[in-house]
Amino acid sequence: MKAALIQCPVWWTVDPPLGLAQIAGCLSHAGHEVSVFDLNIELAKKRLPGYENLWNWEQFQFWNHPGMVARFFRDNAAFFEGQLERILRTEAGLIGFSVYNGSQLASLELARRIKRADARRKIVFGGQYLFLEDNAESILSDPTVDAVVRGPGDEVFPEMAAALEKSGELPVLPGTTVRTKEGLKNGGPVKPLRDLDSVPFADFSGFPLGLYDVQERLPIHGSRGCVWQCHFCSSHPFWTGYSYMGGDRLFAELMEHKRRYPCEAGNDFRAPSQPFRSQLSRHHLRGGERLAAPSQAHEQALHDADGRTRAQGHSRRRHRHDRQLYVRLSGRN
Ligand code: B12
Ligand code: SF4
Repeated sequence: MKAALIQCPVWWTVDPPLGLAQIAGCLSHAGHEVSVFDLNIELAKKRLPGYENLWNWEQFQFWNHPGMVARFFRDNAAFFEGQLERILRTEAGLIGFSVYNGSQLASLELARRIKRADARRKIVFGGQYLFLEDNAESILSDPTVDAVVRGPGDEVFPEMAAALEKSGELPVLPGTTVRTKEGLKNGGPVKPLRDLDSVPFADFSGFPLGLYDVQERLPIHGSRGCVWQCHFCSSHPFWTGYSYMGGDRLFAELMEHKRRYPCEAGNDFRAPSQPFRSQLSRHHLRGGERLAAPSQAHEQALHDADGRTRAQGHSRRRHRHDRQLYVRLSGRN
């Protein structure tokens, strides 16, 4: 079916939002027609006077002030009217918003406008904002939102799209809460996603790749969660357990991005594991690729040219399972 995916502010502007790209990949892999609207980057690129700093990381709490967001919509009225028309023109019957702390108010505001224009469109909110029960409940107190996905959307959202296409109604699946004629129905606990190798590649084809700050870079998620549970950490409260991609799978996605997009396939890797390291290294050596980490000191994922693991530095410390690694691949396909 036709689906639209929307990223409202705020998110960063360096590279495309990975959650949205992952959902786009899962939907298109399942045969759905996807239109992507990264409104965050479009607004950031044409920010009006008075809003210059609002995309700075430390300013994200401003996006949690209803008054600020209402004013932002007023000041950008022409932009939002234009986007509303674009979204409606896709004829998407299912409209998904990717929501994190900082984008929930702007997402709600745009969702209301969509519903007012055409109440038949089904609006679903997903993203880590909804992983927290209180947030999911408070979002659903607004009748604009037809359903929330409270965990990974990789499997659930394509299933929702397929059922909606077939029956005209959103199904109540594990990890979702859906507004039905009988009221809100909770589909029960989130189904964990343990096998990241089985997840379709992220799809960046609908994103305005020319607008991001670093155009040769695309993100990949190599893992979710962590085997540790440090009390100060923001990872384990959101992802229970730990799952990772093997090097074969990760390398295949890297190469696919490199083939499809005008980038050097720079990537944020997360949680390199030992099988990951050996598999990735094997590919690099075979393909004549060179792996280099230009910025961060996360050498644990890197190998010497002869394939030996350099397991020093960061890997000796505990904090090794949920860090980002920026790696640039150079060389030819
Ligand atoms: C990587 C990351 C970033 C990167 C993103 C890079 C990129 N290109 O996307 C950067 C560094 C930019 C970033 C920034 C921010 N982040 Co951040 N980030 C993360 C991190 C570590 C991983 C997120 C990720 O990409 N995961 C991989 C993807 C595939 O998973 P995902 O995004 O969760 O998407 C899945 C589901 O959420 C869901 N989903 C997502 N979108 C949608 C849409 C629909 C329709 C559906 C159905 C499902 C769905 O399905 C996806 C696939 O399973 C998490 C913490 C963590 N360990 O998970 C925090 C996290 C998501 N970030 C968070 C926040 C708040 C931010 C900031 C807004 C502010 C801040 N304090 O950091 C800033 C942005 C501010 C700014 N102005 O720049 C919070 C969100 C909290 C919440 N409850 O909403 C988290 C959980 C960290 C935390 N505990 O504070 N972040
Ligand atoms: S080791 Fe790092 S990623 Fe894991 S729980 Fe501790 S701080 Fe978080």
